[in-house]
Amino acid sequence: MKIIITYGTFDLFHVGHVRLLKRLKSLGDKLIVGVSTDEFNARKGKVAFYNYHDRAEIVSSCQYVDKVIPEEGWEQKVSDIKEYGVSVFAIGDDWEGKFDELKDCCNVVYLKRTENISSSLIKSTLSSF
Ligand code: C2G
Repeated sequence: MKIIITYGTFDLFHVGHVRLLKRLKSLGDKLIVGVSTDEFNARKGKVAFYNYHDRAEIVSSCQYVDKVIPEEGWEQKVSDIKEYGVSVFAIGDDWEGKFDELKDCCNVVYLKRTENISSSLIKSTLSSF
């Protein structure tokens, strides 16, 4: 059983998120997604439109996702990888190189982001109406 893990805010769930999760699931048998809590987002300097509960419910509804856990801090990745027997940590290439220290405990993959779509672009477009 090859387990993949990723993390993110996943606010205003869009096709960029869907395509990433689809590609992540194709890397293995089970996909775990750590959804950033509202408190952790504040530490990331992000304010999500949807609260954690709603973002977690939306991500859980995605056919490619097998399990959702709360992402409460930067430092939980190593213990998550060990706890869930993760083979691959993967994330979009906007994070290229930022999680290479995880190579000590699993494969690390950076996948190309989907162009021309982001939660912040959606927010700024909607605010101009
Ligand atoms: N993503 C993508 N294409 C987009 C937008 C996002 O592939 N057009 C990917 C990002 O690269 C990331 C995931 O979707 O892998 C979630 O994106 P965000 O919600 O923006 O995640 P972020 O706030 O960067 O949090 O510890 C890791 C952080 O929690 C990542």
